[in-house]
Amino acid sequence: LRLTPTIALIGNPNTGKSTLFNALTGLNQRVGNYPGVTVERHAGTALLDGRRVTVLDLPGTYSLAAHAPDELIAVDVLLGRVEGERPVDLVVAILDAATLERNLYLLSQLTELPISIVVALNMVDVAEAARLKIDVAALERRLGLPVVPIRADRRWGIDALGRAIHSALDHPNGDGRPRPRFEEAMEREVRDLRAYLEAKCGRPVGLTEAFRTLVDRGGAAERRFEGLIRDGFSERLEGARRAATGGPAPAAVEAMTRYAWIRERLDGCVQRPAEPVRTASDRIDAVLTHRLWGTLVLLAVLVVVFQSIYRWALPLMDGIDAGFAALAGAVGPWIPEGAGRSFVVDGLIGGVGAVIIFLPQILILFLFISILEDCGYMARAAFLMDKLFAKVGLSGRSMIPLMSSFACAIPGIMAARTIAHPRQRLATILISPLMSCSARLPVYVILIGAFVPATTVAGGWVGLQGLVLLGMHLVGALTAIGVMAVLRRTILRGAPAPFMLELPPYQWPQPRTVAMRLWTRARSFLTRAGTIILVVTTVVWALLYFPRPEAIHRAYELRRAAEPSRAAELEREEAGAYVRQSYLARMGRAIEPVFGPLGWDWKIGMGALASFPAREVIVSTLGTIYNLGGAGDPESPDLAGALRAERRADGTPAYSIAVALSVMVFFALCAQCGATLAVIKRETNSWLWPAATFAYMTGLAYVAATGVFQVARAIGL
Ligand SMILES: Nc1nc2c(ncn2[C@@H]2O[C@H](COP(=O)(O)OP(=O)(O)OP(=O)(O)O)[C@@H](O)[C@H]2O)c(=O)[nH]1
Ligand SMILES: [Mg+2]
Repeated sequence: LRLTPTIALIGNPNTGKSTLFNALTGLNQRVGNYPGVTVERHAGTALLDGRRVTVLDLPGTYSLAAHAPDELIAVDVLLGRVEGERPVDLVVAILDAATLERNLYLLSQLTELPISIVVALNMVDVAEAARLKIDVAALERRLGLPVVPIRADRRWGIDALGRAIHSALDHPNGDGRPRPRFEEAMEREVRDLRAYLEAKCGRPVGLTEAFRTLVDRGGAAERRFEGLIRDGFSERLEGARRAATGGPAPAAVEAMTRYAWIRERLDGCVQRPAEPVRTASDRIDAVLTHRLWGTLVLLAVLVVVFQSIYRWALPLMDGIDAGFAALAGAVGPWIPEGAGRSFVVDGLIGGVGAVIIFLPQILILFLFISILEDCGYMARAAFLMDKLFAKVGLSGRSMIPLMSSFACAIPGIMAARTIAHPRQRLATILISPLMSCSARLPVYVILIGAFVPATTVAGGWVGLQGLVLLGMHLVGALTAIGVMAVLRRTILRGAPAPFMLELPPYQWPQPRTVAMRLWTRARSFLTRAGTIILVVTTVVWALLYFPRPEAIHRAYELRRAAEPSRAAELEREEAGAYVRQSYLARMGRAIEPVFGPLGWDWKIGMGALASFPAREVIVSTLGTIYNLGGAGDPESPDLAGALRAERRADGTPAYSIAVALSVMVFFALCAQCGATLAVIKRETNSWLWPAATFAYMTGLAYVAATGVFQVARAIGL
């Protein structure tokens, strides 16, 4: 029996590992044009030159001296340190041909492992554009390794790569290939340290593991052995470090030795243009990363995005809305009158359906996000933001997780794995949920649609509604900056990590990448609607529908008999009477004083409470309330119309712009997402941090919403 060999894709961030993984396996791992897209290990199967292999896609890393949690995942797989897993049989080292010198740093470390290597020279088109000429045959000889030029995004060269992998599996090249040589003292100390570690731990220790222990002061390897050995380990290690270099830091010696080796390898293999080429990317960057022009462009991009969400989505929404109304009309009569029909029509179609209407908006937002990511703009925006926000202690590494959180906090929080500094990472995780995610969109859109006039500003170019939508997204971001300023004085004291964000080349967005993003988003949105939102909405519906006292029914029967001409009106009144005495209304009125300062009545209050598992539930709750209560405006039967038509007992409008703003600010800042809290628990491995996030965000939301309502009311909104 022959086991399926395992091959691992290893390389610097953003070199096309996931693109290659997809090309090899036919799977759809997420790719994106910025470093740090993959933060987990993903496995797939591929048929290479007729041979089945298991392929691992891994997070990118610049060096085996890893610090950040995502890099450690890659290094642990490589060094065979993953519990219950066979070590990999072969490494495919993916090098970005355009930045070969820097990419060879990791390869120089890989050559020291006893594993076969095949080099995939990716992005040959980018290298060509920069007029770099790489002599592949010469490079192959110099490295003593098979080198296959490929273009992963076009699937060009994949077959040749498959053949090279197949043959390297049959003829391992782990021994005797060229590798950097360190000073004799250093090599000796590494060997001795390895023997010492093996004796102390009673297990084999790789040369690379010993090397990392020696060189990386305070690194992962040192910490692991420290925990295993304790007695005298630190002194032994310090002694080895001194003896290894006789003065200079081992890390500096490593870097010098490796770069010298790299220059030797590349000498004569790569022809550079006499004058450095100023590529289109450089020219665009001169504008887009400029402090003033870049910021203006970013603002313009944001305005366009939020305008479009409004302009394009409305017709689509109306269509879906009409579709659901028709569905309710068609299905209703087939179900016997009573709880069953009400559940289907008011709870499912009127409640969950009210959330699903927002699929177009969310997809439009994602269309923009994925285009901006894939063309390379997102990394520039992160770079620009970093310059502005470095002052509050947010480092460049935090910007990508924070910007991803505008789509959804969950991948954003996971992207914080790219941050090496533990407290910096924690701070990023704590503020990520403040970024306005796509689940807040339905709340904003309904309230803005109902209460913000559809006028334009700036000479008719910019719609007020889109502008308010943009404003709501800024509320969260600005609050995050404030929270960060506080964290900096507490848990983050003295931390700022050095900034290192690579700017990827610009490219045309890949239709496949964009389509995949939209598809995965649509799927997860509909899954949410069909699971957690459905469950909570069902509970809300039941609390609203019951009890059904016979007395109400009898009273209205008598009135209908007395005034047959008002039958329809009385029907609606009766529905309202049921809702007013429902369990939900009683609970809502009991806690109404809590929401008084925010300007909310019991309906919004209960809606907000029901939304703690998932924030979209406010929409389904209000939808169910207005469907069941028979309220609403016959002229505009949608939810926004119902909100506008809602009256207090004295006949005045129940909601105003002040109430709408207070609700929106509350939803912008509150931690209403069970899934996010669960991910924070998983990523921090402690219940403390999800609890802290929940407490601070909810408190902040309550205070801010109260403030906004009181001020807005005072100025007469
Ligand atoms: N021009 C060009 N672009 C490529 C090529 N291969 C991949 N790309 C693009 O490079 C970008 C990064 O690709 P990914 O596959 O996400 O890179 P990765 O190495 O998995 O990145 P991380 O997971 O962040 O480490 C994407 O925009 C790809 O479309 C190539 O051969 N040429
Ligand atoms: Mg990747």
